[in-house]
Amino acid sequence: MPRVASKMKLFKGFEEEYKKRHDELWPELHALLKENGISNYSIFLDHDTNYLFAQMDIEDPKALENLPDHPVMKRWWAYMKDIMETNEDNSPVSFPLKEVFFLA
Ligand code: RM4
Repeated sequence: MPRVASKMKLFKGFEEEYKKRHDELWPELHALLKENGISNYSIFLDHDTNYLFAQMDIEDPKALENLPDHPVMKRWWAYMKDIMETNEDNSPVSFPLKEVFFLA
């Protein structure tokens, strides 16, 4: 299963709020991610830098290209933009990470 990782940036002071929003992830967003073949999706916070490290298993990484146009994804990104670094379209500023080690 392909695995994809990236980093995003959380604004200082919003650590608890970020966790709370994800603890209460919308059912429709959960469904959308699952429908697009995403599983084992984790996001870790580095408290020193406030970088968020996201990693997911995804059946076909090309499915990620569909997400930005989906109304639920757009609504979630609009909801999150007050606490994260975002682009003009509200998507999070995201840097792909290269895998350099894996132990199954
Ligand atoms: C993140 C960010 C990502 C989304 C997850 C669920 O904060 O918005 O794009 O996939 O939430």
